Amino acid sequence: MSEQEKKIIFSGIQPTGTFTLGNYIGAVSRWGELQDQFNCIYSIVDMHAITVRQDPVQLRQKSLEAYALLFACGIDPKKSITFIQSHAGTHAELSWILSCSTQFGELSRMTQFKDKSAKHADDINAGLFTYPVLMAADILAYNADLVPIGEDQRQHLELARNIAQRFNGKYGEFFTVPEAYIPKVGARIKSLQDPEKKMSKSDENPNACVFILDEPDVIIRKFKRAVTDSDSEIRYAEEKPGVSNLMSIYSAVTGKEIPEIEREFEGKGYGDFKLAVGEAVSDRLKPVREEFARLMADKAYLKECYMEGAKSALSISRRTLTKVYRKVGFVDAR
Ligand code: ATP
Ligand code: LTN
Repeated sequence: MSEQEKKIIFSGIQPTGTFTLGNYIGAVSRWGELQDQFNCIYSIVDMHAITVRQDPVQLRQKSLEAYALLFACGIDPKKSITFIQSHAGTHAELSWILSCSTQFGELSRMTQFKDKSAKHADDINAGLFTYPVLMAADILAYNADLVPIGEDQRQHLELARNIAQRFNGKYGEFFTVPEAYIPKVGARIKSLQDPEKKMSKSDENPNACVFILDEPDVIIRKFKRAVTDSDSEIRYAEEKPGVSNLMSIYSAVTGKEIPEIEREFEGKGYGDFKLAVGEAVSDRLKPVREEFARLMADKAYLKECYMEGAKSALSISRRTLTKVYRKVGFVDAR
């Protein structure tokens, strides 16, 4: 298939901390797999990250680490445009235009806004509220067809679609209406300590999530302490959220189907099962840890990559923005 015929993929991740196993399974580990079939564009969304308070020194460090992690997780900068969001000012510019096609009411309904404003009640800033508009700009600037994300981002993607359709309705067909690309298994990995909650980078309890750079003994200990339920059957069921979560994780990292896993652990207890999950996760993450260490020791290479990524991202998004400015009726400056 020629480059032009390939569908366009866009996705982003916030540099708010080391990626969790949830980020890895639900999103990032799949991004590398899509590179040959699609034209992929991936971004470290630092502008989204500052919607909650960040220490500037830490943010800079975390952004660089997050960028290196993308490569460690299988993204190849020669195949995919890989850049840092704040290097492409076009996203913020497009976000303003799109915000004028977004309703206050629809932003108020976003569950992430409700959750984050409850969690950061002393800083419910306008950026936290308009966060999904910037996300829509990220996607629409590249006319992405597909957006690989975890389940928690479905509502934001739905809003991006509505914004695209509304803009097209006002100004004539222009934006591609993007589709969510959500995995069947592992789209919502739960906290190891509270299987009702999603595993999240910013959880205060370090036992709740496995970070992809955790050492093997830490990973195994976290799985040993994972909350399960009172019986001891390894079975996938709604009333067994803890065990089912571990089964999804095991399935995602080994490629085994759920019935196969149920058979594998028939007659065995939670101890054996948790150890097997811990070991499988740790084995899967070993190359990621090694590659990350190698990349972080070569900052010059990382810089070369993100400068190149920014150039490519700007070249595409600038073209989109110029057309958008014409569509809305701004005077041409060229
Ligand atoms: P934060 O805690 O800072 O809000 P986060 O852990 O939710 O961060 P994001 O940067 O918001 O991570 O998400 C990056 C990608 O990972 C998104 O596509 C998101 O849907 C996916 N993702 C996040 N958490 C999970 C999870 N628990 N299971 C599956 N996918 C997830
Ligand atoms: N909001 C997303 C991160 C994100 C994103 C995007 C994902 C920002 N822009 C564009 C897909 C496409 C999150 O919190 N996970």
